[in-house]
Amino acid sequence: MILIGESLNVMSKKIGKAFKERDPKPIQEEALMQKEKGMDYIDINLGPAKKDGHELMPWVVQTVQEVVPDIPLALDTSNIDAIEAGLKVYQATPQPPLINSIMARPERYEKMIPMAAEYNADFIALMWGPEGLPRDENERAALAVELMYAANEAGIENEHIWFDGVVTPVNVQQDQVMSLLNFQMMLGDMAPGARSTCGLSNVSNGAPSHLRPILNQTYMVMLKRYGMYSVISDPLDEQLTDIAKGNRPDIEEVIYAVMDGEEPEVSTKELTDYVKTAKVILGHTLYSDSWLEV
Ligand code: THG
Repeated sequence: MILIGESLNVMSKKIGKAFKERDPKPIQEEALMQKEKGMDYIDINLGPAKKDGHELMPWVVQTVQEVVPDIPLALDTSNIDAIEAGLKVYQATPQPPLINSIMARPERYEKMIPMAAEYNADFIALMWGPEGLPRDENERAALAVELMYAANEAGIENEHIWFDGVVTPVNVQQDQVMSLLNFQMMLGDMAPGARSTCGLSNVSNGAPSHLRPILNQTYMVMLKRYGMYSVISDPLDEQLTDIAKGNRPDIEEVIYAVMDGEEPEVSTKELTDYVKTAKVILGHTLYSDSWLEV
């Protein structure tokens, strides 16, 4: 599982302030920390950055590349000019940079797909259409095919497309969480050779903070089983990184058992908690903020 660090993010107080003041130190410390924690990519998340994104993005790209020139970067903003300005100054990395993201809306992808082709960038194909979030896996699939055709037409092969079916919070839209698993299952046949990713932490948005890691970890294992190639994740969640890198087959095994409808025999509190969490995500147990206590 490829990991894309989520925390170089305008929403973080420290990083937001450093972006605003053009203070390189907190940004470079964050980038070095993410590398040290084993992140394969770093997501530079500016948010909408409507006003000065076209100046901010190239500055952040250069600031990060000064200290971690070997880590590929994901450029995350809805400001198209900011992405292009970032790609202009981008120094080549072992893997191409990643445009985060291109929505399945013609007025956006007609501009952005040629940009990806021009700069030899990979891109995240976001399953967010003219009407917003797709209602189910079939709507996700229709948007995926639309973006894939447009990219292939522009000479971009599937291996450069990272499909993101959009993760939604489990405590409000349990059926959407299942829809993404189903979409993930279809993707291999629909888009041979393509990659996939998602904003994993979205699944635990709104949950109490001490319960977010186990929700994120459990959902990641489920998505991985259906072929998820990468996740945008919290670099400080070391257990998540450990599981992602294949070091916890015991955890994967009990979650798979629940997915297969079995009642796995578990001997530790740790594994029992993963069993309970898997049941909540699959909808076998109703979501409540106290699911580990029942
Ligand atoms: N798909 C794609 N890109 C994305 C997302 C996606 N980029 C943004 C987001 N979703 C993924 N990144 C984050 C970053 C932070 C958090 C969640 C997802 C997060 N942060 C903590 C919080 O809000 O409580 C802490 C913030 C802080 O540091 O203060 O949850 O879906 N392609």
